[in-house]
Amino acid sequence: MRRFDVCNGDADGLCAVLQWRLAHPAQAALVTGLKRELELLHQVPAEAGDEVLVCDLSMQRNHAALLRLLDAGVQVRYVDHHKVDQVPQHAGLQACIDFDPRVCTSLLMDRLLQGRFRAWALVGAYGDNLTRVADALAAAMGLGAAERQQLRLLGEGINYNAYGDEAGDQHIAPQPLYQRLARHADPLQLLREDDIGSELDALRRADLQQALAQPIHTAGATARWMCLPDAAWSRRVIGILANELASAAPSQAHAVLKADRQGGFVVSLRSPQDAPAGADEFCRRFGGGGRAGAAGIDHLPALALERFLAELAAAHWGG
Ligand SMILES: [Mn+2]
Repeated sequence: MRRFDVCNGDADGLCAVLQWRLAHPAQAALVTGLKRELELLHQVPAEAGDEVLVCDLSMQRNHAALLRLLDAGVQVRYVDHHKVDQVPQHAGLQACIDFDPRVCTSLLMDRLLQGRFRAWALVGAYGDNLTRVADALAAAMGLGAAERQQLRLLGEGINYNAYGDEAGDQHIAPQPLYQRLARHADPLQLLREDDIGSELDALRRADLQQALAQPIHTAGATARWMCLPDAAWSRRVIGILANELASAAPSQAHAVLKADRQGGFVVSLRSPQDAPAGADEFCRRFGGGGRAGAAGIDHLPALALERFLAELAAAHWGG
């Protein structure tokens, strides 16, 4: 019998698997990847009698692969917080799915394991931006502000490491990163003995510094925009740069463009934090989409750039 642990390569995914393996030590092949790789289950070569643990990967997006494994006689434990229309009823499936916005997969795993490795659950929760929930749980277990901050930086650092478009963009591939984390039942112990926390934090800071050294332009009175070259650092940082800019100037909308390989741009757009509406509607005009406060365009052709900037300058945010 073989075991496969399958998870998103961000902090929430890795910390969920980590808690389970600390509670149930066993040899298992880890199948994981970049943050944007959401469909990993089809890569799992499990057969009848094998066991598969799936964490932090949308069941909706992995539905067909899940059914195939179950029908083949594989035992699947599925823990996740992404929305799914229907959880299959199958004797081989144990599912723990909850898409309440106040939980993440690491917190669901914490629930399953009755809080046995809660500090790791907090690292996952901080990585998934559940700062308020994580702070409250950390305070309840007696962690002070300094320790909370350490766990938060670790979670954000692991999360940041999962950004990028290709495996080579990552500072540390998720498998060796997992091995390094998994040596410690307590992340605070890890942070005392291993400099992985400061390594990941330094990477994020260096990327942001490089990005913020690029010129920033205004588009009308209410928007600013930047254009980054295509490089490993920009492929990582585009996931967080628009948020950083938005927090620094909450009355402005922000567009971050990054050159893509088809001669156009990837666009990440934030409506002003003071009036967080309209980003999705704006991006839809250019074939993109998203939410009211944060949206994006996968490919803006170079020929559409002029129109994009003109409409950005003319846009009215928040009605
Ligand atoms: Mn998650």
